[in-house]
Amino acid sequence: LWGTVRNFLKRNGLLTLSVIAVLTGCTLGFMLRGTQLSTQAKIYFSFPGELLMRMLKMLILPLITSSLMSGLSSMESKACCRMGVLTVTYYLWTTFIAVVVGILLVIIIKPGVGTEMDSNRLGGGPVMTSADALLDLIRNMVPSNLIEATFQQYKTDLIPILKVPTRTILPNFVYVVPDDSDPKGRTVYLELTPPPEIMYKTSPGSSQQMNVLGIVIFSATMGLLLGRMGERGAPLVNVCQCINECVMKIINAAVWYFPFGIIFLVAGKILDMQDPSTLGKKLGWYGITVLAGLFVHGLILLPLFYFILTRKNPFSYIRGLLQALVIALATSSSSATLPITMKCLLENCHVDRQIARFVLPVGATINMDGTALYEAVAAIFIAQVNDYELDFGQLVTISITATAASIGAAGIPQAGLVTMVIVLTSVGLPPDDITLIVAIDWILDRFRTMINVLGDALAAGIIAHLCRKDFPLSREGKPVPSYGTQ
Ligand code: DAS
Repeated sequence: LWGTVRNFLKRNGLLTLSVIAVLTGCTLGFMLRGTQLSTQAKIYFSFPGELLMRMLKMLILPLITSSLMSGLSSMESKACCRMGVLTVTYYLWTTFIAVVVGILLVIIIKPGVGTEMDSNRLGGGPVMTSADALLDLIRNMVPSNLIEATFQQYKTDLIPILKVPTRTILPNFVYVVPDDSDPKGRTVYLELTPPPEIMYKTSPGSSQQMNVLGIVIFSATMGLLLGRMGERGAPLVNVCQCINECVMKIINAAVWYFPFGIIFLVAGKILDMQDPSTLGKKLGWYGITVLAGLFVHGLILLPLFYFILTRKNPFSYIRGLLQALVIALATSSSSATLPITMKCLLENCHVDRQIARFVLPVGATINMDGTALYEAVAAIFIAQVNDYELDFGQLVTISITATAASIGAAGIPQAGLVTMVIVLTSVGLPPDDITLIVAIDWILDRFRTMINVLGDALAAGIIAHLCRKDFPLSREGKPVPSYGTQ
């Protein structure tokens, strides 16, 4: 019996611990919701979870740049080109399908029709135009400073709200929101990227959410150029390979802290969440519509595409990804989950390393099926709330802009809420109406992040199968050794 238990824990120990951690976090969060924890106590309570997020974010830049630069530099150019075209085509296709699923469901269920919700517009603030938002998207793809881009990309945590006297000289990264209930003090968001309801007040069109897409484009270009330099580029390629292996070893060590961090990450979010009973029936139906769409796309269509293209059982593949999906649920950040997704692909799903090193980083930035579906549903829900009849042309516009907005969304918490501006303004809806759905966004964000991660990981399996002739290790049944053993 001990041998069986030991083997089970060896294979599934981390996953089991992570699931127990999520359940423990939920229990702890709901138990503490009745108590009035002070802001200081909340800061201490959220510390272990914040440590977990920082660990994951710390690994993103070295993992993405070393994966792409070492992976692409060692690929034969025709194979690389074929893999690249297949990957981007597959990503765009599945994202568009996700949007269509969302649009069909929200038109059938009609969660916003006849709603009693008053769209509490913030009013007064300058409104971002869709041109603004689209320019932002392109601007984010070319970060002026790679390190700052990463820093800014991952510095957008909403630190607990603090009250400070009005006359405090606030550093430039703090956004101040007048707090009418307390004329003396002010509510301060310590935030680099202002939450949506603030963005339009302080800096329309300058959503500073740098996008790791710029880092991916830079790293992929460097990888391709290094590959063409032959022996001259070899030293840097070797450095990238060593960094890549070191990062994966650090991940293997750090993952045993994750269950502990997950408990406080989940509990801290539940502690702060709005009382579900105040969300209103219509918002409940809106949430159900999004979750139904994510279920159909994530657990029916994507596995079906996988089976059709590889003729393999998708659910045994997905079983190898459960650890990554739990981390995605706990962190609501597909970028932060990337190190674990990479580990699951290589060690559980035996996807060829060269394929995983390209498909995953690119997917984590441009492939967000869950986000695209969610933005299309949210936009049409807001139109229904405003009794605003969308014609077919506007639905087509929504499907295109939701796809584009998901490509521009960063893989961090609630990024989909920020880029939704593009979708809303493209059909003349008020971006401020985002505030109608903010209350439920924190829970939907977790599930759409899971589908984002699942979509990337299934794509890696499909691309590895379709390109197996170009990459010998991807031959059927030949497992890829885990890091450090080759
Ligand atoms: N949380 C984002 C991610 O990490 C998804 C989103 O905000 O829509 O993928």
